[in-house]
Amino acid sequence: MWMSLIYGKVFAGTAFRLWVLSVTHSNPDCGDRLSADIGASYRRDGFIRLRSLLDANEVLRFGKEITRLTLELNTQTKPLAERTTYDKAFLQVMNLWRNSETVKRFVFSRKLAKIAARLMSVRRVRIYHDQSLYKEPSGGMTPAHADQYYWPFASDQAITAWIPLQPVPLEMGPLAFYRGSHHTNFGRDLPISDESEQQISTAMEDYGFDIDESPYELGDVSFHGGWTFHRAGANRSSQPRSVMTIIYMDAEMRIGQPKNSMQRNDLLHWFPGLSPGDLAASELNPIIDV
Ligand SMILES: O=C(O)CCC(=O)C(=O)O
Repeated sequence: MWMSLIYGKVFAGTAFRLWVLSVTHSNPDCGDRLSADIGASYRRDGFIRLRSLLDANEVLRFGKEITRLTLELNTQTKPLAERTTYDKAFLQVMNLWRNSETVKRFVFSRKLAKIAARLMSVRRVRIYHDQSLYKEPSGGMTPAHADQYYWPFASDQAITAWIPLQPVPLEMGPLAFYRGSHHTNFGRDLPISDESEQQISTAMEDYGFDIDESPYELGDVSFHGGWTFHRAGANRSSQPRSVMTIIYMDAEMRIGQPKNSMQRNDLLHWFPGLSPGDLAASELNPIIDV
């Protein structure tokens, strides 16, 4: 399929539209809805949902391995009732690609990386890190927040692919986005907490950023930017909500001066041996060839 892609020096506008049309034409998995100008939509809304982007059976196959590893490697020992709001939201394991060749094939998917690059209008992307988010049955809500609060980046060119490993109906806590909220500076200093949920949800309503919440089917993938506010409801079902996320950054990203202790921590973890001003390119941050 990728052989039919239209390469060009300019990745926005017409070239991108043509590329999307070419994907739609040649890959039945992508569905007709990809024929819209998803780049413009992403820039306007700060997120995009791509329905039936991945083959459902493939997602199930990779998902089995991701979920197995998540349960094996997570270090949470407290019962739900004794945890903080943040820890009730999900079990969380990072960089599973380093634990399994199968997961590595999934995380290094050229198809997903190519879309991430096109949405950000950059030539190539690197992996920042992956992150499995397993919301247990009766797991709590994910409070409203913006991811870039946590990231020591010198620019905004970062994006997360959110990939459910089973369908996510409303009762299981699908990711929900405040449309256009990346255009405001409000709340960018708030870590995930009860306070961020309260302050951000109130502010979003005041500013008129409506929330976009809808179920995900298997094969659906959403992409959201680092400053797009989002949240997820509690898992009110008796089934776990297993999700894989992949965070990409511009391959030319530089490390920024950390603005808080979370960013200092991320710098140490995901950019070992590097400092502010360096190219964000440790051995943990490979370029995905697209
Ligand atoms: O899966 C969730 O509940 C939250 C995910 C999230 O905040 C993210 O991927 O940035």
